[in-house]
Amino acid sequence: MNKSVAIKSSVSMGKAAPAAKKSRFSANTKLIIGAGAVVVVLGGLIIVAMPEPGASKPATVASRSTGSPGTAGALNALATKFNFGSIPMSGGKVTHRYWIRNAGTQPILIRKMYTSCMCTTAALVKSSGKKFDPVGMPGHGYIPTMNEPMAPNEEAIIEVVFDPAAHGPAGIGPIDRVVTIENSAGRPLELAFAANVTP
Ligand SMILES: [Cu+2]
Repeated sequence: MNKSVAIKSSVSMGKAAPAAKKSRFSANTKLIIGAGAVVVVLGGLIIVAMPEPGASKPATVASRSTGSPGTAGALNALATKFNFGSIPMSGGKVTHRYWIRNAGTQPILIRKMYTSCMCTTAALVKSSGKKFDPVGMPGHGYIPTMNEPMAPNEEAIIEVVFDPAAHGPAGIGPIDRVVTIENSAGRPLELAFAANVTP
């Protein structure tokens, strides 16, 4: 047995030079095939990431890559901060939609939502399309206990409306407001926005 192994191995050694050439060639081929596969995979990702033609609904949290993520336990916001920029007092109310998501593995209850000022309202919009009544500042209207469940991976929108005329001329200048979402997953999630109200 030992002898036959030795013979086989000497046969292989005899063919070593051409084998090396051949293997270098196949390595190059593999590289080219590999590069082709990467292009195909990247192309696939780009196609997947592109919005459907004519799709009017906003992109989902998962497919959007901008913004600084915020978190309160398992309740996440794609971005917790927004700036309206300069908005005229006479221009009417402005709206911003924050995306929130249950990033955990257990259901979360949205217990209560409220805003930091009477010029600002916030409404929960579920992925089903169900929109809850907007809530405002505690003491300026009723803040209901919601106990609204969000399943793991479920996304929702917090639709925030700011009225730049709510404070009259006294409200002209830079403003900062916060929407607080009390939930069963941890500390409250806070969504903030800024604006500069002009006359
Ligand atoms: Cu206000």
